[in-house]
Amino acid sequence: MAGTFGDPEIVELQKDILIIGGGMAACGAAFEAKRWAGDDVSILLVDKAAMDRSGAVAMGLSAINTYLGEQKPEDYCRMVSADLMGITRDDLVYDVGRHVDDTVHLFEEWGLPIWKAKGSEDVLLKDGGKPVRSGKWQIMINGESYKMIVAEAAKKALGIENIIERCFIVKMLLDKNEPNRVAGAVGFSVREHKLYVIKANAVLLVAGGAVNIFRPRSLGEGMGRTWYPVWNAGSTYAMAAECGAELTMMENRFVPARFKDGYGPVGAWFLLFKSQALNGYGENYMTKNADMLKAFAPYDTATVVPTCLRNHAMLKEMKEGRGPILMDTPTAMKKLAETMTPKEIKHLEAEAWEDFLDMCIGQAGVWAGMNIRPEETASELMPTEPYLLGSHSGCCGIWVSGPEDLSPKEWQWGYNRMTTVKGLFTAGDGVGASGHKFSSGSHTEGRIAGKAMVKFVDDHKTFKPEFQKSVKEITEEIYKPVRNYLEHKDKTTSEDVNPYYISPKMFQMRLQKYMDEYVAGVSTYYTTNAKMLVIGLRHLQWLKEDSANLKAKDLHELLRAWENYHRLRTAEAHLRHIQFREETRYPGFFYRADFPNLDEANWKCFVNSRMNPETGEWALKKVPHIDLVEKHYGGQKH
Ligand code: SFD
Ligand code: AMP
Repeated sequence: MAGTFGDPEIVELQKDILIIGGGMAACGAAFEAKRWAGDDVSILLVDKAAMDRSGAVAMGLSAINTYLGEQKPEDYCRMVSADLMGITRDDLVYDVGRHVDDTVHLFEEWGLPIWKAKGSEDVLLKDGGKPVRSGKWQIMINGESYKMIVAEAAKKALGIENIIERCFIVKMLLDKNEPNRVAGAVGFSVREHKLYVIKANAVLLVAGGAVNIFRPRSLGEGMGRTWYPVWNAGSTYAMAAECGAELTMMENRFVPARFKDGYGPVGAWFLLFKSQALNGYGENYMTKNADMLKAFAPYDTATVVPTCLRNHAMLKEMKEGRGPILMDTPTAMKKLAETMTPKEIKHLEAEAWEDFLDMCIGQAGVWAGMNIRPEETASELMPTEPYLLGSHSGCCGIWVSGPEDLSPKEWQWGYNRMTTVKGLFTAGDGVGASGHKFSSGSHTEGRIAGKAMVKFVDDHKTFKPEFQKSVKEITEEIYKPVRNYLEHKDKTTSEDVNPYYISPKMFQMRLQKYMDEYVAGVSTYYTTNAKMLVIGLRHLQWLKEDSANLKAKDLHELLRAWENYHRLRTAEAHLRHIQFREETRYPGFFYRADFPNLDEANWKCFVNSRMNPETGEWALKKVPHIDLVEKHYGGQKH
């Protein structure tokens, strides 16, 4: 029976494999691990939400952004490296590239409708069907139910009895006897008064990226609108850091250019509809500012203009007062319509809406509410608040062991996608120094990790996990916000204002304000310097002290309290990495005003960090970068 709010029922479990998260990577891992594991291997998946609609693909998607088709994994490595300004791990990227198409074929087999080119409408991709390519790497889908389809396969593989939904994992638990060895995790149900203490031999931490660390552009009730999902609260990075896993490239972030206010993605408009984005005076800011971008171009110019540089050009126009930035949808649609029948034009107009209805319904709502018809009215674009992620056009995350057959020895210490903590694996947004995996690549990477974990548990059958702390101590730690509330609630006439505790909402606002003002948020046009970072870090450290006073008046607030704690830890890692990297590597994502240039001689390297779980101290270091696939930087081979 479930306990009361003050005293939850304790559920103790022991499993071979624990999967934390129910998103794309988690579903991939569940599916693949089950293919390799015998019936004697127990697997449990725990998701803070409901798998059918959890994670970034909740609303669906209108494109699969990684499908190689006729391209080679080497080409994929070049593109990813170029887009992320030259510092990525070719071993990890290649590994995703060589397997990702197989994953997309599975999606199709499971029922995901994939657009096909004329002449191969009824032919499956795996049988040679030709997809409708929006871009070189992207293919179009009818993806409103994408996540449900992928979740169904994972659920079927694992069995519903091996899945716990609506359980938020708060902490990794290290082993008592073996140093630097994961032994399980602890979390709580957000619906019932239950605390789950789970022992495991191997743990996959795939809780997505980090959203709402920075003050968002949306206000008031609109704060629920962001581009990436609000429920990805940095749990992956925070929990990994807190148990001593090495992080990499946490200075990197993604600032997507999005349709203003609704956060509608731009990819289909740029790539499929061939639309142009213009400044307020009708000028194409990319061609206009092409020379300015050359200063930041040690990348393979033949592949792609890096996402951050596209922002850099846009921001120049905005800063100098030539906004608003407009997506010229009417011209694009008129051009496409030139060769179309009236019926085909109607279909084109439907596709323009479907792009958002499949993936970002709020944007269709903005259009409807503002009387915007894309064939008649241009739409404003805006660079958003920063997000931290490792699967889209960003590369922050955890430092992992690569595939045995590809990785140099310094990037390989055992099992594929295992972190530097023994038994702790990650994938998708969790794996750093790669990127451009998107939905299909994250599922693929989950599959890679799932397979490796089965091997790991097979090789470590005798391991008997034991926690460093007692279950009672662990419970008290997780329920501290509840205790704070119950102890102090009567000392105030307004529940949310109390000198003895801080509400999760206030805590989040403080965090967002500091990050926005000192750590290159929107209010400074993404600009910071060493002096601002020192103040920002001091604020975060005080906020960390105050986190002991977070309150939770119900399970919902307990969730918010711990989500915001995870955001804080992730934010600190981001700040420290920005502080360490003394150059501007990603203009358009952020600027170090005191080091405004790219510095290839000193900073063409990874930045890795580790927080000592005993002392809480951070250590940062440079890690040499190696190109495994030949690249052309500024016309020179590397
Ligand atoms: O248009 C805990 N993405 C796109 N990918 C594509 O392939 N095509 C697109 O069209 C894409 N676009 C796009 C995308 C995302 C979003 C939000 C929009 C548009 C509006 C990116 C992909 O979706 C993304 O790369 C992958 O989903 C990443 O996979 P993964 O597994 O790393 O993260 P997840 O799917 O968000 O899952 C996270 C899971 O963790 C759970 N969780 N569970 C327990 N305890 C905790 N503490 C937890 N914290 C989180 C979540 O519930 C979730 O299940 S476009 O912009 O380019
Ligand atoms: P987005 O909708 O911005 O998330 O982008 C979806 C996909 O299209 C990603 O693979 C992006 O890298 C790519 N993309 C978006 N805009 C452009 C552009 N202007 N040029 C090239 N690729 C783009």
